[in-house]
Amino acid sequence: ERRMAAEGWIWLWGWGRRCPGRPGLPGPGPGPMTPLLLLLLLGPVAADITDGNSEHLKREHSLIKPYQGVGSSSMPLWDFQGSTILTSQYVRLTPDERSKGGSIWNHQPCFLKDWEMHVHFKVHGAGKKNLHGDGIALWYTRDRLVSGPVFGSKDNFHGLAIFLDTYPNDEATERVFPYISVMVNNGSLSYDHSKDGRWTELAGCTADFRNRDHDTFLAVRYSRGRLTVMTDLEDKNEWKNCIDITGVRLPTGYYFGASAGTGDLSDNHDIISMKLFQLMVEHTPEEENIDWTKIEPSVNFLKSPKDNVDDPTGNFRSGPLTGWRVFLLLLCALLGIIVCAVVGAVVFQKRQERNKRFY
Ligand SMILES: *[C@@H]1O[C@H](CO)[C@@H](O)[C@H](O)[C@H]1NC(C)=O
Ligand SMILES: [Ca+2]
Repeated sequence: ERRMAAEGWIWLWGWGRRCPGRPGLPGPGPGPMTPLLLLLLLGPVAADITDGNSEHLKREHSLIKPYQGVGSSSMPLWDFQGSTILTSQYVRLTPDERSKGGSIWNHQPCFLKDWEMHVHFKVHGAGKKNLHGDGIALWYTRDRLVSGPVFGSKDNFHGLAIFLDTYPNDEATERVFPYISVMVNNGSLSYDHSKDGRWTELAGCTADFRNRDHDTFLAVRYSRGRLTVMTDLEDKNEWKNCIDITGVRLPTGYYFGASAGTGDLSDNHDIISMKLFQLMVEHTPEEENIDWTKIEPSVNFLKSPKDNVDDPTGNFRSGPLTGWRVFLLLLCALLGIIVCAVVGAVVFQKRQERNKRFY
């Protein structure tokens, strides 16, 4: 049957291609010494939750070429507004023109507790270095299709936002742009555009995704309070870690969407596809019993949001071994070697002196 064949194709090529030999998002890339160091010093690593056969593409939450059911009135899958235009090859949220804003939103709320979204996108334009903007926002929010100042969408939103910010509005920033950041909001917080959302950012990374000749991808995984963002921007078919935080609480029943905005500076902001996969994850009976639609979006940070903090609910025992932690461990090892060398040298010298005295 044709539909089955198409699904098989997506399975083998569209999605599998991004994750050869292994589904979903890998952990942060381990070096050759990492497993040993982990075993010796940090205890067992939390195992990957999913395996390849238990992930499923959810067509009702995915935006895939040809864009059937997009913007149609009879059986809408996705709705769009503002400057958004639909072509056979991409959904253009904004053209490379000033003061535009557009968005595209899934028509159905998502009731999956654990999911992974793969976004194929393209940001490109005529603007030279730092003369382009503003970027794309990916959303999982309570409200949909409301235009506003946050990358073309409304502020004081309820839910999750991932910002793909191409322009540093804050001239004093030390961050290198384009910059990807995440924000969780219960409606009380406002995104400060002039500071690139600095005060409300949970975590972020620099990502060179603009004006690339090849395809650019981003993946967002949300499962058991853990939020992971990965990028594939180097045409190497590899996910690269960008954000990995725990303690994130999001309800079910929100909407996926994408929006973009331009101001004095502009770019084409295109979405080629958004593919949502269900992650098959077991939950405890207590977790199953609560009404997930009533959860208030929040983040349980005990320390600085920048650190990877163990989830207080105990879902994740050990955080990933970040580059910084590896660096510290190596530094300790190096210090140990230096101390040994110094002690050895002193002992050797003492012995030489003693030898001199004896003879
Ligand atoms: C919303 O978030 C703010 C700040 O993060 C917090 O102070 C407030 O209590 C939250 N409101 C609700 C209803 O959870
Ligand atoms: Ca910005």
